[in-house]
Amino acid sequence: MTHLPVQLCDEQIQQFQADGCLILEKFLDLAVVDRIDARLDPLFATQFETGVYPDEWHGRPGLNQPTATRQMCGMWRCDRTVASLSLSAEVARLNATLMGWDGARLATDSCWIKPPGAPEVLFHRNNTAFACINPASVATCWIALSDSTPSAAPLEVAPGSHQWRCSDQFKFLHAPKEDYRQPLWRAAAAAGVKQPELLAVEIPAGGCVFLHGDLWHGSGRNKTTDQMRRSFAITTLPADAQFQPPGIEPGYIFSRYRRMGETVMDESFFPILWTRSGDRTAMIVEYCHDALANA
Ligand SMILES: O=C(O)CCC(=O)C(=O)O
Repeated sequence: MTHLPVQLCDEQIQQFQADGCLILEKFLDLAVVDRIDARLDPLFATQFETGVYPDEWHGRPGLNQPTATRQMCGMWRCDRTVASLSLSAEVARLNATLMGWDGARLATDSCWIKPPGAPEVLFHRNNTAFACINPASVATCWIALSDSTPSAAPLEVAPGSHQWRCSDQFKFLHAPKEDYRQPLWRAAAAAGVKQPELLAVEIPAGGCVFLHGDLWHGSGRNKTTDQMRRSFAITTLPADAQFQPPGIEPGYIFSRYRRMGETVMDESFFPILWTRSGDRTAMIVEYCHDALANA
């Protein structure tokens, strides 16, 4: 089955600019969804196809509470089937087109599996985790691998909040003790927004939502007893992004990959996936196929 390139119309691009998000009810073919989804449980069982461990890992079945949210980041280096989607030129092209960039490089990929009873994910903005990069500006394509239903902890977004003048601090996102929407209320108050709109992203498996890096988002408790909410997110930077000089901003996981004394972003860790002029980091071809290659 081929993936047809998505043609974004002007209206969709304008909607993304105004809302900071754009939903596509249909994006990935279910065969691709199944192929990626099938890799997640082995990864959480420490079966890393390439032998490389992920950058970040929460929720290990058997060790953590069975209800704990399972999240992993930097998965493309652990598994080449996962990489075939994370490194696809098509997702990068769409992220870049919506953001008005000439090209995109991978920042990170991550999966979010919320079993029945899984707790909330604190509201946050993705750009906050990229403060050590210039520009600290990302776009995320969040893909539903299972139907995202109202009671199974759908992703929640605050449309328009990417334009608020407010600050955010990097925090641990899982199972917050405070109201998981509290950072959103604080940011809205700082921006003078009295009643921020909240949108629950309800999409079928294979649908996606594109998120501007400054958009506030989070998710509630999985209130179902039988629905495992599964999703996969691909986050990109502009192709010409660089590191800030050392010490300027907190580094989180990304500054591990800074070359000493340089601000250049190494393409082995932040590969260029798509540019208007057709650039793509050469090693990708050797490493994996492109799951959306016909696009
Ligand atoms: O899927 C979720 O519940 C949270 C996802 C998220 O915060 C993200 O992809 O940035």
